[in-house]
Amino acid sequence: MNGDLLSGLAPTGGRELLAEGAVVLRGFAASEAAALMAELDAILDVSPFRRMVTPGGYQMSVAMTNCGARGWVTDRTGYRYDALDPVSGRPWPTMPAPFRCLAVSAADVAGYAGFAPDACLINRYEPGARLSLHQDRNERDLAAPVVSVSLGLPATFLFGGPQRRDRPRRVRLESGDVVVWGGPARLAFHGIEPLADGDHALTGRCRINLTFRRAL
Ligand code: MD6
Ligand code: FE
Repeated sequence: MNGDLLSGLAPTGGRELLAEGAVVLRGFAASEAAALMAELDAILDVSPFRRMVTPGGYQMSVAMTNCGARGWVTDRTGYRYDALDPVSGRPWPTMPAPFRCLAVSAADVAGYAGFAPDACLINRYEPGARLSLHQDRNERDLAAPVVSVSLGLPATFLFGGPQRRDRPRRVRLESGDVVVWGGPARLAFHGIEPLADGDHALTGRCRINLTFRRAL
């Protein structure tokens, strides 16, 4: 922990337990937020945001891209992790060290030591964009947690149970909040309510979410 404090990665807020295995680290990424956004600019030069199509034929309201050895993609044939960006035809941009360090450090603090993310999905929500209730289950190793970093405009995160019908809790996520999610909560249904309009000093008129995973 001392090393984290000295390198400026100290958590600035409290922690809130969402369920066994799932925790919100309030403000954990706040001091790094501007540095993360600068890294994002370089990623977008190579692999820009795009709105993907679901297997059912709907275009998602959330725009997405990835960095790391693997990227999450969806098209008419299904959901999967792919080493290549289908838009650029090239490998996804490398996961920047500040991204990886933040994710590993947040996982560690939440009780998941040794997290080794190989995929970072980057989501952009503009006003009205939403993510309907889903489970994250495309990863091969469900023993590894997911680390989710919120930047920019606030959003209402829906956090349910293992069944789609379980009534979700509503949790407001602010810029700099980090959710770490694994163990008994790994397959909980969750989503994001339609984003409210606003303007944020860091991102402008949108919310950016980084989700780190071990895909392979
Ligand atoms: C989002 N997050 O916050 C969408 N999945 O924009 C997710 O879908 C998510 O935050 C798994 C674990 C944490 C998450
Ligand atoms: Fe998810």
